[in-house]
Amino acid sequence: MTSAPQDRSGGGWPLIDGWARASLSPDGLRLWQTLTHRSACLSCAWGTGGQNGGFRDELGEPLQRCLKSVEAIQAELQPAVAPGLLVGRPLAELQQLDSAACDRLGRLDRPLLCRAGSDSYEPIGWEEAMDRLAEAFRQPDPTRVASYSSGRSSNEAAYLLQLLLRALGSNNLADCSDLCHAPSTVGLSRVFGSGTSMVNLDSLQQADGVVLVGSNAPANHPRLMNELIRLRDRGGTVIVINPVLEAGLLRFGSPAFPIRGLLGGGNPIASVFLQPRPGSDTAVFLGLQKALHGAGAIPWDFVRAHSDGWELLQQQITTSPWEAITACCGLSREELEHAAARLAACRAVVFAWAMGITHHANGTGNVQAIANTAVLSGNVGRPGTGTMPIRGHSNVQGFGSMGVTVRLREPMRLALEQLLGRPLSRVPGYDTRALIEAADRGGVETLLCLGGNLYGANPDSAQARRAIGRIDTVVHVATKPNTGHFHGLGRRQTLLLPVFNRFETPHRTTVESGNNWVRLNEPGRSHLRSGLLRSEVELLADLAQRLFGAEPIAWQRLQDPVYVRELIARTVPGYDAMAGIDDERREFEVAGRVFNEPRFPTATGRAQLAVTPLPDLTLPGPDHFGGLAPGQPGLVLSLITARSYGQHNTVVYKPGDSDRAMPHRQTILMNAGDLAACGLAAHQRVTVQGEAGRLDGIEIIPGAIRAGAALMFYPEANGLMRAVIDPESGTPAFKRVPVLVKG
Ligand SMILES: Nc1nc2c(c(=O)[nH]1)N[C@H]1C(S)=C(S)[C@@H](COP(=O)(O)OP(=O)(O)OC[C@H]3O[C@@H](n4cnc5c(=O)[nH]c(N)nc54)[C@H](O)[C@@H]3O)O[C@H]1N2
Ligand SMILES: Nc1nc2c(c(=O)[nH]1)N[C@H]1C(S)=C(S)[C@@H](COP(=O)(O)OP(=O)(O)OC[C@H]3O[C@@H](n4cnc5c(=O)[nH]c(N)nc54)[C@H](O)[C@@H]3O)O[C@H]1N2
Ligand code: SF4
Ligand SMILES: [Mo]
Repeated sequence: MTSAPQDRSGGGWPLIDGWARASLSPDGLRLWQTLTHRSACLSCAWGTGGQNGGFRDELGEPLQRCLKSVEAIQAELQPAVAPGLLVGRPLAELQQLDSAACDRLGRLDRPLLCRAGSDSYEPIGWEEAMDRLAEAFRQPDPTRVASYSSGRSSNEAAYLLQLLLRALGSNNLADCSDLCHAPSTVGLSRVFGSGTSMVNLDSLQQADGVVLVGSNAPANHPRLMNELIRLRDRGGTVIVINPVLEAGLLRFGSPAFPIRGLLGGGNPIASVFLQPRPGSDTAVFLGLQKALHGAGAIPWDFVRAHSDGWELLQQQITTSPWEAITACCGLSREELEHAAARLAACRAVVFAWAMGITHHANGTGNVQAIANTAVLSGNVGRPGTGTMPIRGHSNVQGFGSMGVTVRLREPMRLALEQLLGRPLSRVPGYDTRALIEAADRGGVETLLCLGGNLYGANPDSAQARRAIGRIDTVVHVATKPNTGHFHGLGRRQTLLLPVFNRFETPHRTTVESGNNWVRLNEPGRSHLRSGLLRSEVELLADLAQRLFGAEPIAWQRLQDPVYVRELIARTVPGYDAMAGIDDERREFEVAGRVFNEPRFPTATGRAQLAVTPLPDLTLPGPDHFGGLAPGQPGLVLSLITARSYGQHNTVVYKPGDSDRAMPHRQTILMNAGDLAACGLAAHQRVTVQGEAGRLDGIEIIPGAIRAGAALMFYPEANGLMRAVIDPESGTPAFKRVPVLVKG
């Protein structure tokens, strides 16, 4: 049993200090005006703000805003990029900038073009930009046109993006969710017939147990921590499963609970902390199932009544020897039995997870193993129970609902076919990895990136740059510059088009949180004075009109977001309530997603259980990476690439991570026992060699990470890996990257 040491904590005073500094900064007033604007937080999909005001959650509770949202807003409040910093500046110079320096250039406030053969961006007018964009979209073969998107834009923009691509005859709607929670969508759809969280905030507040797997919520979904604190307060149990003993998952000081949170050294979070080997979660969950079975704690009547496939699972549980399970996950039988006993003692348990589960070669299997356990422990189909993927980008789930996916569901396909008056193309679309591979083969002519950083987010940065460079026209629609705008350049031309962010868009928009709550963003105003920013809806509707005229729908009318919402209400399953949203201003929960009864939208109405095999976690030897010289200290490790506290995905705001005691980005977190065993020392500078590249001068930080594992920061580490892909979902294994660390 890995008990939780109580001497480390996350959150606390640094958060209050952060709020104070932000408030006192020159932008303090504008920051507070934006925080109280009626729009959803830009940052994560936990969702805060919207119609209830900037600080409230969907239940109307106040003080639900974290420092991450402040960071995101501050970046958007920057002045426009100053003359000379971007326009006319040699690309070779811009390519030297790190992600923070790119972000700090300022806001994009005019359309820019980089032509083949030119070594810099030049300003162009919108008319010319749109002509070039439309011309690039007019391809005889529509399968050579693709989009990539990042879930920051609105539902309305997302809906238009997919409608435009599908009307053109292309299903190439790659999205950042392909690199993120696609295994959750695929896995949950298989088991329950629905790919999103089945738990809403109200239901979570009725749980007395949470199993939190592969999530660093204190840094990435800070307001979820308030729910865990409350759950512990009401006597509930939190079981954490993570190879890294994340400080904020032991104790967390939340400004929402100031007395205990800040003065008392933080609130306890983990009741039980399991530290398995990276990639072994199917073994952990099989172990928990076996322990529940051994203790007679599986409610078989419930399982038989509400699931199919349980017989094979029962067989797996009884025939899998404990030795195979414990050898795979590295936890003892006693640890697993203890955790299972705590789980069985709970009345209502929510299973929540993030990237530690999905970023694996068997990510979909991991999700199914969690879903199996939820069913086998009787924790589905009741308030306070269920499966809850913790989504990333603030509207990534809305993008999926709007049909920005290569896995369009049948009801929506039929509705879109009716709207467009003809069948949609059946040629399978490229997801993000398939897009990179296709581009690398020369199979993509035109790429529209609605936000995001396709270059920075992918594994094998050299391949990503090469592949994007083989695309004829690349169009980046963005609010701020990022590394992808300087490394992800098209063969013939690259357009960089500036748009309003969520709180500046001059018309109303909506987004969907990870818990299926649809929020309204009221119109806003930008501080940028060029008058050259456009709304994403306007831009996409303009493009569609240039391409299709008035056929087969009135594309011109789609400049009106109210009409877009009308179409959404007509064609997106669960979104009927969108129809009246402009009149009533009532936010809503997407229908058919939250299951408070054990009946699921599968063919039989029952959960579909299936066996999830144990993975082979054998690592290659040093020779796989070119070997070690005689006497050279070093070892092969399973590398987790993850976020630090002070970054948002490919954009790094602050270099250090105080929770993990990693003072800068060129660090690797390693287990002290591993260091002693292979002759490396704390703070020594080492080379980390991966299958695609290597990084030199990396400082070793000893920390609370399981032996055999290491942790480095993304996106810097993306040059190291080739990344195995989960065949079920297309998602890369960012969390179990074999590397050789050598002195
Ligand atoms: N501040 C901030 N907030 C963010 C983001 C950000 O960059 N910065 N990004 C947003 C996005 S897009 C996303 S997807 C989310 C990401 O949110 P998280 O998934 O919390 O982010 P990661 O940093 O990838 O951390 C994954 C966690 O999984 C653990 N882990 C790694 N491998 C394994 C394993 O094999 N098994 C188990 N059980 N655990 C494992 C790691 O130790 C780490 O604690 O955050 C969102 N919110
Ligand atoms: N090694 C490794 N790689 C990973 C991960 C990992 O854990 N390890 N995580 C993966 C995950 S979970 C994800 S989600 C991806 C993230 O991949 P992406 O979503 O592609 O990357 P971001 O860095 O979030 O993109 C940020 C950019 O979006 C633009 N932007 C911001 N707001 C707006 C807006 O309102 N409109 C528009 N049009 N643009 C906007 C800005 O230009 C900003 O620079 O990375 C993946 N890559
Ligand atoms: S928890 Fe997420 S949605 Fe809520 S304020 Fe923080 S970053 Fe925004
Ligand atoms: Mo993500």
